[in-house]
Order: sequence, then structure tokens, then C-alpha cells
Amino acid sequence: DNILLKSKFRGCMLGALLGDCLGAPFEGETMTAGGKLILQKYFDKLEGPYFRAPIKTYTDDTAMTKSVAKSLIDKPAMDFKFLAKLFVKEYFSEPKRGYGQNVIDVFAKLRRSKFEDVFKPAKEQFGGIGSYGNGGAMRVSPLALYFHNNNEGAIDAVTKATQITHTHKDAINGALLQTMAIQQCLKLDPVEKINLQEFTDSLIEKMKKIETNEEDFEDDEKPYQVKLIYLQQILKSNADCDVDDDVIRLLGNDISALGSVPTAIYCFLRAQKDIPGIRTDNKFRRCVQYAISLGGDTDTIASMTGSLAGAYLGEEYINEHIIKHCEYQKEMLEVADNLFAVL
Ligand code: F2R
Ligand code: MG
Ligand code: MG
Ligand code: MG
Repeated sequence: DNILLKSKFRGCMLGALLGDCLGAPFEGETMTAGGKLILQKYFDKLEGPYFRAPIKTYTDDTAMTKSVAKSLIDKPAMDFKFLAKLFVKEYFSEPKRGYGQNVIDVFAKLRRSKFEDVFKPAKEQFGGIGSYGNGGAMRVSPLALYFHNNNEGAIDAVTKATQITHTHKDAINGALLQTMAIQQCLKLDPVEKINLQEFTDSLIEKMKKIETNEEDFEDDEKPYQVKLIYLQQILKSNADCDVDDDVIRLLGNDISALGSVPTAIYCFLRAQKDIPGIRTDNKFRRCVQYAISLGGDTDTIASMTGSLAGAYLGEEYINEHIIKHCEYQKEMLEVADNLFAVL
């Protein structure tokens, strides 16, 4: 019903914000056992009785998500020149949010070219290959929500919104996979357990339709399907101690879309059950804490994991103390409500 869906919109947007804000201090780190204990205490403290503390600031992940949401709210028919201008305006007003170097170059080119063809600068990057970074996937939440009942609309809008900065197939397909995963979460009942096999089989089916149009079906032409099969295998293996190493080795924890989107989906699904070393009864927290505990691109993986967890569980499952530590939390609720209102 409408009340649940509205809560899921809020949960998804707050989850994306919280993962970014809490994950950012750990970006680029390798997490040791000691590091994971520090992380447990960090969450315990933030979740405890509210205390005044320096605010946890958001990074490029949220900065770009804000622009995607504004674009949808102001012009729901999607105007990609408008979106490109919002990205550029946001970047030049606050450049120190930890953006990737490629997107910085694209923004400079967009501004210099007066936005004549907003898809041209990104196409020229990396000798014409385009960026395979996770910058497209990390900002899709608003699009996944807005187009939750419109599969074709979602595919078209996510593809183009990604292509403003990222034209590599892996970047686009990673953004599409994250979109479809969020949309599946919206359809789940938060009080019912997730059928992990069904959830992942359904993503594989959808990626089969996206990773086609190639001459041959060689392994490296369907990389996301390969990753999703690894994901299923790791989920099924119940050995606990070395699993994190397998996750990092087989799924990745880096800034590429291919090395992070399947990981975020894995974190969300794995955290539906207890995880050794993560002491909490709160499922939402378990998802985000687990994502950060893998190290690497922690803000982005935790943000993508958080948006999935929030879209499944809804706002009520997010601890009210913890979210108060995040910059922009009040505004993000309004963003979610405005997105819901333009449906
Ligand atoms: N950039 C970071 N984190 C590292 C630096 C942190 C920052 N300097 C700080 O001080 O805190 N985080 C943010 O970037 C990731 C999203 O990146 P996005 O938007 O995809 O950027 P970009 O520049 O397009 O790609 C990232 C880098 O990947 C490499 N790369 C991409 N495509 C490539 C290709 N075809 N060939 C070779 N290399 C490629 C480049 O090094 C890109 O700069 C998120 O983690 C966000 O949090
Ligand atoms: Mg970031
Ligand atoms: Mg483990
Ligand atoms: Mg990051």
C-alpha cells in the first residue's frame, strides 16, 4: 500500500545517505580484525543515546544522487541537459567531496562546451572506452524509485543518466543492476524473510536480457551474470572465517562498477542472517556495517547496500540516533517525499 511504499522511498534515500556518510571515513582501507572491532564500536556509539559530535559528512555519492533527485522532481519527463547542468553546478560549488578524476574532467569539458552535447565529453574519456567506475550506479536510487513500475522507462533513464559521465558497458550495466535490485526490494514485504534464491535468480534473468546483443556468449561478455553466480555460490557456502576474503576476491570491493555493485547486493543479502563479529539485532545496521567491514570503496558499497536495505525494510528500521549524525538527513527525507509526490 501507499504508506509502506512511502516508507520504503524514505528508507532507500536515507539508506543511501547513511552508507555514504558512515562509510566515507573508511574509504580505501583494508579492514583487519582490529579494524572490524573499531567499526563495531563506532556503530554502537552512534546508535546509542544521541550525543553532539562532528557531523558525518557526505561525499560525491550523495552530491550526485541529490542532483538526480532534483532533476526528477523538477522535470519528471527527464531532461538530461538539465541533469548534466545540475551535476556540474553541484561539483563547482563544492568540489571537495571526493569525486573521481574522470568525472572532474568530464564536468570541466561539459562547462567549456556550454553543454552543447551532454553525452559527448564522457564518450571521449579513457581513449574512447569511457569510465567503468561505479559513479553511475552509486547515484541511481532516485531513478529506481521513480521508475519502480516502469521497467522500460527505468532502463532508458538510468542508461542516459549514467552516460553523462560513464559510457563503458560495465558502468551502465552496473547502474542497471543496482536499479533492478532496488526495485525488487521495493516489492518485498519487510516482515517476511527474503527468498535468496528467487531474489538472485530474478536478477540473473534480468541481466540476461541486458547482457546480450553481443556476437558470442563468451564469459567476459556477460560479466554481471558471472558475478551473480559467484554471489549465489558464496551465499550458499556456510563457512564463516574466510568468506570475506572470497567476497573481496570474487566480487571485489573497488571503485569499478563490476567490482562493487554485485558486492553491495551480496552484503544486503548476506546480512539477512547473523554475521560473526557484527553484534546487532538491527537488520539495516547489519547490512551497512557489513558492507563497510569489507574495506575498499566503503562509502559507495555501503551507500548502495544501504539503499537496498532501506528499500526493503522502510524508514522505521533505521535507528533514529544513528541517522541524526549524518549531514543532510532532514533534507533527504524531503527529497524522498518529493519523489513520492511526483509519482
Ligand atoms: N574517488 C573516490 N575515491 C578515491 C579518491 C578519494 C578522494 N580523492 C579523497 O580524497 O577522499 N571516490 C568516489 O569515486 C568513486 C566513483 O567514481 P566515479 O564517479 O565512477 O569516477 P571516475 O573518475 O569515472 O572513475 C573512478 C576511477 O576509476 C578508474 N577508471 C575508470 N574507468 C577507467 C578506464 N576505462 N580505464 C582505466 N581506469 C579507469 C580511474 O582511476 C577513475 O578516476 C566512488 O568510490 C566515489 O566514492
Ligand atoms: Mg564517495
Ligand atoms: Mg567472515
Ligand atoms: Mg567511494
